[in-house]
Order: sequence, then C-alpha cells, then structure tokens
Amino acid sequence: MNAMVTFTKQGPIAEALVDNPPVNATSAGVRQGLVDAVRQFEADPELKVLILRCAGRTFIAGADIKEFGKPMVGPNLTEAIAMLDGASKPVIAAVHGTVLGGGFEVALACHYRIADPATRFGFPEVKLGLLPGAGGTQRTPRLAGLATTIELVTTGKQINAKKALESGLIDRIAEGDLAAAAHAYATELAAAGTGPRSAGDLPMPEDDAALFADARKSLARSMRGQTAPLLALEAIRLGYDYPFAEALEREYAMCKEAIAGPQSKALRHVFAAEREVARIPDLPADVTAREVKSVGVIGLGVMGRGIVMAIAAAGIPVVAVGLDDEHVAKAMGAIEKMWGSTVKKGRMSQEQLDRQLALITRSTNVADLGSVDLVIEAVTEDLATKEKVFAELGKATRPGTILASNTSFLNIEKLADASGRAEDVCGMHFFNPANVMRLLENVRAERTDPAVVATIMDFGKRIGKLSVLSGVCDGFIVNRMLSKRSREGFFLVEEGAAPSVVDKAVSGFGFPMGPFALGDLAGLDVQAAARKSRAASASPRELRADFVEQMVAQGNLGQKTGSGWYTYDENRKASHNPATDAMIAAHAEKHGLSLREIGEQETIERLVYAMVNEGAKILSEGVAARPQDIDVAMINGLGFPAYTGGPLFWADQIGLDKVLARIEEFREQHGDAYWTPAPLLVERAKAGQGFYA
Ligand code: 3H9
Repeated sequence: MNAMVTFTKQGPIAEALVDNPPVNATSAGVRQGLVDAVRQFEADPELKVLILRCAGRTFIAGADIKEFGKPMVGPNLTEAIAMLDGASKPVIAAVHGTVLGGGFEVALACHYRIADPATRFGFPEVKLGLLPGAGGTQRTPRLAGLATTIELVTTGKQINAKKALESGLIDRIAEGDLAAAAHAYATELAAAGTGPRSAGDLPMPEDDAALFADARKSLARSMRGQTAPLLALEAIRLGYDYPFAEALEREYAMCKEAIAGPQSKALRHVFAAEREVARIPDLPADVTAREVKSVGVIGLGVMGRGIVMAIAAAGIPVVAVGLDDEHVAKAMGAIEKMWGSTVKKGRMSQEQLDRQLALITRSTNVADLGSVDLVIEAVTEDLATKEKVFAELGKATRPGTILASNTSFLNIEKLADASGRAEDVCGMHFFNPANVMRLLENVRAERTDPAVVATIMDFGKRIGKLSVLSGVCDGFIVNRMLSKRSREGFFLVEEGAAPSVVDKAVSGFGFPMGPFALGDLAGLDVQAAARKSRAASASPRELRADFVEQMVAQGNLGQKTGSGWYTYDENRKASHNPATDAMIAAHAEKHGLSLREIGEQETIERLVYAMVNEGAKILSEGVAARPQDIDVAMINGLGFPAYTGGPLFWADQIGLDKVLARIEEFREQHGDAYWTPAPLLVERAKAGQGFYA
C-alpha cells in the first residue's frame, strides 16, 4: 500500500483511508492506492465490506488539477473508479468536507454513501472549463433525476448533505462521529449479507426534451461565452444514446478534450492565480497579522453600508459611525430591508438576521472607535473630507488600530500624512455592492507596516473576499485600467461608433456589460465627478469628449433618472435613446469631426488593448507585484471574462508581438498621448516573451 492510501482491517470490515493533503485530490498515488485497496479487499474472503474515507479536512475534492496537461501516471481516475464500482462486495463512501468533482464521482461509484451533516457536494468542473469526466454526468441522473443533475453539472453549484439525501445521492447522514457511523453502517450491511449496488445498473430517468431546451437557453444567458456548461449538458445526453459503459468512455473523452482547450487552460490559470495572490512575496517571513476582533466603519452611504453588512455577516462586531442620527437610521433601515428580503426569499433565517444586526453598534461619534482594531473609512470621495476624517481617526483610535480608506482613487499617502500614524494606514477598496462583490483591493502605501498588509489580506479572507494587493496610484489596479477603457470608449463614439454597438461588442467579448451601459448603471454624475477630479491631467481630446458632462447638465444621470446613453422603463429595461444620437451628431458638428464605421474587431482591440497596455505599466511600476494580481483583480472587479484568463493572460495567448504591432498602429492613428506602448510590453514582445514567465 502506498503512503496516500492506507488499508486496515477490523473483523469483516476493511477501511481505505486516503491521506493526500491539502484536499485529498486524486493524484497518481491516490488512484493507485484506490486500485490496490480494492484488490486487497477482493482478495481477502474474510472481508465483507470496504469503507472509503479520507483523513484531514475533506473527502476527495476532485482530480488533481496540477496534473492536468501532464502525461498520465498509473491508472487514470476512470480506471480507479471502475474498480470501486465493480467490486463484488459492498463499498461504502464515508464523506465529509467538500465532495467535489472527481471526489463526488468516486463517492457515486461506491455502492453506499454516508455523509457528515456539514458535507457539501458539487461538480465545479465547469468553473475550470471542463466537465465531469469520471461518471458524474451518468451516475447522477440515475440516482437523482434530470433536474438535479442538470443544475449540479452545468452550474457548479453545491448542495448540502440534507439536499443530497433528499435527492438520493447519499443514503445516510451520520449522527456523531463519521468513522464510527460508517463502521456501524458496514456492520449492518455485513450482518444482513447485503451485496454491492451500482448506480450504473439503474435506468436513466425519463428523457425530457423541454428540460434540456430550457437549460440550453438559460445557460446561454447565465454562462455566456463559456463552452463547458453546454458540453456538460450534452454529456448527460450520452446516457440516452449509449449503454452505460460506452457513455462513460465518451464522457471521459469529452472531458479530456475540454481540458486541452483554451478556456480550460485559462480557467485553471485563474484558479491558481486566485490562490497565488493571497501570498505577498515581499512580506518578511516572520511577520504576523494583527488581531482584529472588532471593526469600525465610518461613513454610511451605499459603500459604507455594504461594508458593514459584509463584516457583520462574517460574525465580526462592527461599530457603524454616521454623520448624524438621521443618516445612521437611514443606513440601518436600508440594511434591515436588504437582509429582510433575503430572509423572505428563504436564503437566511430570522435568527441569523437577528444575530447579524446585534453585531452592529450604531454611533455618530468617532470617539466610539476608541477600542476597535480596524477602521474602514467610507466617507465622501473628496480628499479634503477624507484628510479631516483621518486626522480625527489618528487621535480617536489606539496606536496599532489599522486605519483603512475605501477610496477608489485618492492618494492614500496623503491620508497617511493626515492621520499622523502612517504605518497604520492603508487602503481597503471594496466594490459596489460591497456585501456581494468578491474583490477587495487592498492598498499598501509607502509607509504601511508589513503587519498591516498581512492583517488586511487575512481579514479579507475572513469576510469572504478575494483580496488582491495594489500599490498606490490613481485608481489602483481596477479603476486605473477601467479608466483607459472608458476613455477609449468616448473616443470611439467621437469617431462614429454608436454606444450600443460598442456595448454589444464588449458584451460579445464576455464582459457583463459595455462601458456605456455600465456608465448608466453606476450613474453619469459619478463618472462626471471622476472626470472632473482628473481634469487637470486630462488631454484636450479627453476634455473635448464631454458627453457625460453634457448628459449630466441635462439632468440625465443614467438608470436612476430613466435616461442616459439609453432610456429606461420602470423595470430598468434599456432602449435606444434618440437624444444620444442627436448629442453625438451635434458634438461632431461642433468640433468638425468626421464620423466613420468602426468594426467589432477594432472596437475590442481599442478597448481591451488600452487596458492591457495600462496593465503593463501597472506591473512595471510595481503597483501590482505579479500579472496574477492584475488578472484576478480585473476578472473579479470588472467582470473581465474569466475564461480568457484575465487581460494579461489573454494578451499572452494572442502573442505580445501582435498586441504591440496593433498598439503601434493605433499610435500612428491617434498619437503618443494615448497609445505609447508600455516599455515592459515592448521589452517582452521583442524578447518573444509574455507577461507570464
Ligand atoms: C475534476 O475533478 C475532473 C474530474 O471530473 C474528471 C477527471 C477525469 N487539485 O482553495 P484552497 C489546492 S476537476 C490540486 O486555498 P479552501 C489549492 O491549489 C477538479 N490542488 O482551500 C491550494 O494549494 P496552494 C474538481 C488543489 O479550503 C490548496 O489545495 N475539483 C485542488 O479555501 C488549498 O486550496 C475542484 O475544482 C485540486 N483539485 O478550499 C475543487 N483543489 O495552497 C477545487 C485545491 O498550494 N478546489 N487544491 O495554492 C476547491 O474548490 C477548494 O480548494 C476547496 C478548499 C473547496 C476544496
């Protein structure tokens, strides 16, 4: 027996214990160990039942992603699974933690399943651009029916043990210790002389063309641009077209093909990058994070409220400081309303809501922040106002209390100066809605203590965020890159592209929405304010492209006023806005601009290469330590399609020489001010390298 799977016997019951930290992935050693365990079980006539269990925090969480793309060593997963399924005596999977992907498939191939009550089950393969390849699309429908299978296999959503039991995917939920409960189960089976039971012997559920058609339609919308969910759906159909064994072979072949495809490569890159960004390369090894037992949030506008909600939802006490009683009451009313509707939808219990509300202390006094360990400032986005708040916070809080600003572009160094405690100051830039959006852009200023950096990275994880570290610059990573896309969008409109055509091209590329629809959603007044704050450094052409200012002057602020680039009905459904055409035509006439037709390819290149070029600058300036930080931030902050791997990974796949050549052409057409290629891009392109080594 190998080190990853140990085989033990107790009377007629054998146990194969998988131990392959951190998540018991089915690495080569595990696959071989499973095969050997079944052989040993079969060879011993004294043994009646085999229990398969895992050590550590979870049952098998899937195939070993790190082995993908490398030559297969030893038996593949389908072979190991066939051994379990084909055993002539019963095999019980005793599962806990996260039973995912190939791990779920291993469990389904066992004849009986018992789970710890806190277990979660799912097929996350589609999130990696692939599909279950070891029986998941074939055994699940036979056990749980079509609707549950389609939901699990095509979306990657997880279910809990209760739902798994109700669906027929497991047989029992363990009471008390899982190992003991599994042993008792095995003893029962042995005593009753119960034989093995294979999901493959069950018939497929009745075919339901309407269910498949609905799923195809809804996936085209919800998983737009992604190939894997539709492939996973088609793989389920194999069960209707082929006998079980052949369907399994074809499912495996489809999975292997998907693994070799570009989307899976990109999504696996994202999986690794999301974990890499948590490690800050230049933090001293001995640095320890400060303890954060309670938090203060000052400023209870939309952002502040969302931050309060995110913190309380993570079970951490939070002092919510607003301007006056009226502001605080308004903010708390909004929070209660949002959580209340979550309760109404059945997604949260009333007890949970009460617990979360009880964690929030209302205040209008900065002095109430005297005992918290971290303060997140979310007051108006205005430097003078924020400086004043930081000066107050510097005095009102204990030395060592971390003072973080949620600013999206202001200079954190200035806030550090104002506080008088620069080493405790940093940025924590949340994205709207802060209680929902996964990205947290943590910002390290020149004098920020390394322990503060370690603390805010940890804290982000505690409140369920994906933290990326940025240095100080205007807009940090995401908004700095986004501002280049917005600028280019305005230029395209000046040159003759209709906003709706630009938006369509951008959505077609895979963004959730284009720059103009996004402007209307965020509020054109907000965009105008950001443009105003940057006016001093803006070029004449940027200032000339004053569409946003024109609309704001007319009182058209986007969705909130029912009119912006588009018009909106009461359900916020967008329609063409003739006033936009008139504005663009008048603008062209006023400035003597000639309009031309701009193709989709150029539109995408202009918008996305502008971001890639800025990303190269951010990387060479050290604002982002690695290309991963940029890709992860842009995917999770702006909705850059994950299946491209993020802007820099995507550019690498195109080839930086090709990207550079196009940027050079744009420079010829539009001038140095907008299209000077980043030196790093030039250097890497000339050396035949990518942003990634
Ligand atoms: C599959 O199964 C295909 C089959 O259908 C068919 C095959 C034929 N492999 O996330 P964490 C590492 S596809 C290798 O920070 P958590 C991860 O990189 C697979 N390594 O922990 C990290 O290492 P490091 C389907 C893996 O507690 C460390 O474990 N399964 C794998 O927050 C800790 O990870 C999935 O997609 C893996 N499969 O969350 C499950 N998984 O520190 C993917 C994790 O060196 N995994 N690692 O960077 C997860 O969703 C989460 O890791 C999990 C734990 C929920 C399990």
